[in-house]
Amino acid sequence: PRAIRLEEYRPSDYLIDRVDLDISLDAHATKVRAMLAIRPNPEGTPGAPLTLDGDELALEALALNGETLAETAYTCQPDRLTIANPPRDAFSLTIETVIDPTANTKLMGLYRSNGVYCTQCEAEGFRRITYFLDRPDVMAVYTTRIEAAREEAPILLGNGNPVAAGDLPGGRHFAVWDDPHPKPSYLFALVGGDLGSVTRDFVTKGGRAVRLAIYVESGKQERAHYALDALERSMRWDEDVFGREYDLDVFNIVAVSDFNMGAMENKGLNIFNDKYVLASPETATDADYAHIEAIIAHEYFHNWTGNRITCRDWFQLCLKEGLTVFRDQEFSSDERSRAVERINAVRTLRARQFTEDAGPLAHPVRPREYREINNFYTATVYEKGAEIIRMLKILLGDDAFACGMDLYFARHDNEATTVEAFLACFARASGQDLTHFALWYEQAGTPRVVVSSHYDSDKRQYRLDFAQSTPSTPGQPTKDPLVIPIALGLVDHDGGALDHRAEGLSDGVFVLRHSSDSLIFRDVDARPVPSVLRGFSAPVRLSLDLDDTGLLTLVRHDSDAFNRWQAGQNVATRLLTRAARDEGDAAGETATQALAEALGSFLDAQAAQDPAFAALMLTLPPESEIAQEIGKDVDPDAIHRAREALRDTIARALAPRLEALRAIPVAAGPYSPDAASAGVRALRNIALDLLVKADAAGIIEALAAQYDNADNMTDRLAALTSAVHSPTVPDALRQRLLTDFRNRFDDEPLVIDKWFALQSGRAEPDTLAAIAELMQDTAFSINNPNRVRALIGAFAMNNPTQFHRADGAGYDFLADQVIALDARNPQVAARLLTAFNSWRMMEPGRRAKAQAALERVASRDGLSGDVADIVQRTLD
Ligand code: B3K
Ligand code: ZN
Repeated sequence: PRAIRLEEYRPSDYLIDRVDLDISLDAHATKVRAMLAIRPNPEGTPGAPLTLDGDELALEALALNGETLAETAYTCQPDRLTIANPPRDAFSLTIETVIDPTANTKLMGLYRSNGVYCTQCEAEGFRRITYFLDRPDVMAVYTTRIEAAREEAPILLGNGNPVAAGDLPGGRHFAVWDDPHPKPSYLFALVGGDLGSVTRDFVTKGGRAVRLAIYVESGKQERAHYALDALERSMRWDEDVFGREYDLDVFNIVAVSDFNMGAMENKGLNIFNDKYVLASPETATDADYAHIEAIIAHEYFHNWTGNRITCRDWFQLCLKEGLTVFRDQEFSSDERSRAVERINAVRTLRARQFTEDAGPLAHPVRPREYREINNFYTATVYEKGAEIIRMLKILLGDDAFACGMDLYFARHDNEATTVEAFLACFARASGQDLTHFALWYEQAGTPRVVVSSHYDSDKRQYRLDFAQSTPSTPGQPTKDPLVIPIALGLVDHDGGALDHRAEGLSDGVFVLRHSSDSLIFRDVDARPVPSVLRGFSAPVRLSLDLDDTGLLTLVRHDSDAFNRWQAGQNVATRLLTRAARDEGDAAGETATQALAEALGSFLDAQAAQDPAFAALMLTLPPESEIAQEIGKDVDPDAIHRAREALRDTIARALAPRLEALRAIPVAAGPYSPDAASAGVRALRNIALDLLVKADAAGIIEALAAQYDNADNMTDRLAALTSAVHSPTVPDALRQRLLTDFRNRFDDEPLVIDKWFALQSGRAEPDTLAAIAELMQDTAFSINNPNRVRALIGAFAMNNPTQFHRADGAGYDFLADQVIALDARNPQVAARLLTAFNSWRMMEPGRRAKAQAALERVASRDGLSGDVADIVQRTLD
């Protein structure tokens, strides 16, 4: 496919004001009649031909202003319908198409999942339903009449409000939905199926009565209550914090089992991967509950940031995604622990976005060019996009940020707009010039900020020198300095906060705008310990010339929780990179002991007060981060060995304390997924895992007992996870637990996914063979994206030693799976292929094997545009 470029954007020559759809559902021949009210766009070219998008469509009939159109007046192919000389005034076009939802294995457009008819239209799926101007700047008001066999689909849902329903001859029935809010086609949705529901009534601040409903597979309603509760809390929060109210009489969510991603924010009818709706204590972990809460919130928040105000074109994707991720992160921070949420968000950012930014698929938050837009729903657009909004808030301050948001909602409601228009609201609200700041949207790559400190005891001055640079990325060889807000503070060696002032430091934030700059503190009596990039105030890599003693002071005393955690991570990262490069020595051993001691005194002082935070303190940086730190000629086995060894040492040093942590009580009563209880479980379970690693006396029995007696999935899965990943656990026990888990949850596909992912994540040489066998399990299906991601995705993304096997077998396996899957579901295949993102930083042997596997994929005939795009960019 040819490249689409931002600079080539032109307004559409035609606009569509109204869409009346009549859709008669049938498993193999669904009839779609679309009546479009079209008019020339005053901003377009007068008299231009009208070209509608299509994708694998078959046209049945076409009428203009009610009259069948002569065949000479138009040309039609599966992917486009062109009318050479449309009327110069408004006209109506009636298009009839027939589609086969059962044959739709791409899960884009209208398809069937477990017998339920559903749709996915973002980004370009509506054109698989009818011919249309399938671009987000064409916004229309829709009515949808849906018809189906009552027995097969008693529930019929559309966008907007329900306005009519009734019976039809032959056991069929219909429902009519009316959506008064203009929307782009990517927000269209319909659902038809035999579904159960849970409902709740909600009254908005302004007094609108809204009926909330979540539809799930019949019989699973009990498992939707948590999601419903999260929805209500999200709606209230958006009123309180952003002043945004809901705008329809109903809000429906439907859970389906075959879905290409997490969920979709269709107007008034969100469709979800059932993984992010269904939860019960027996089947879902604390982390699952937290994800459900966050994604329910995210999709709901899109109602304003995405739906009421949408994107002019797909280059502006971060306008809705980065902003909405920021909003859902703020919601979770308000509902849970802000520090813990921030640390987890940064861990995700580093693992996914920094990796992306350092590899061949690096792209700006607002890309300038794409071949397949579905390949740009990336960590960069989402997570780095959210970081940009967070920096804006830090730079402008809370009040100006809030005013900017209000202005954005007021100015651009009902529009399809741009990043420039968004920033202009904040420039206006704050009086600041944001031209330089806007470079964050244009420049790819993760900036490195180097900080060095200088103390002059004669002058009693302390100086911090800052330098920034951004490595080159594909298509962007040279980079300019960015505007980087750096929150910082000074701490003395006894842990006291120092409140020295420095010119250029305001409210604890220094803004680095040039390639280098300095900050001078005066009247400083002794060399302090700098705490820099507090709260991770900018998405950069920081190098700070602070020795382990300084870092451990921060671990013990920093008032900023994020940096307390980060300081521990820094010590560990230093140790791990040295050990993985085979530079382990006596100095390393001393440093390890010092780290263990600092963690020990931290636990004594804090573990009981903040268990969730303590659990994070005990978590070492992931192997992917160490690989990034090393940067070239990476040997994943060496990193794995180093990390296991450090974990072992720390576990042994802390063993008595870990025993005590295992005894911290969870609040009495039945299981509750609230953040406080989840935090206690997280700490107890990491203590279990470390004790298993340390082979502590009696711990194997304790692990087995925890597995057997658990009354919730968090504790059961934690025990199983330790059993699967710890070589100290006897094979027989590991096997017994794995078999028990498989049998216990035989009819629970979402739980079997955990079982698949655990086994495919084992850092053992027989894992690949085990995966081949698991693919034969009756619970596995290559057609279901969740199964594929659990078994194959988890292997490629979360098992560095086995995916990057020295013999190349991991690469070959993934290449085979991508090729097989591409014929059915290109989007999921392309996503899997991105696991090759870090191939260039491997040592030469692995690099050559990865390249060969990639070239084998690239040379296949008939690759989808999705996979072709990823493989080409990965090899370039
Ligand atoms: N907007 C959707 C993602 C659509 C992905 C299309 N390939 C979900 C979300 O970000 O909320
Ligand atoms: Zn989103």
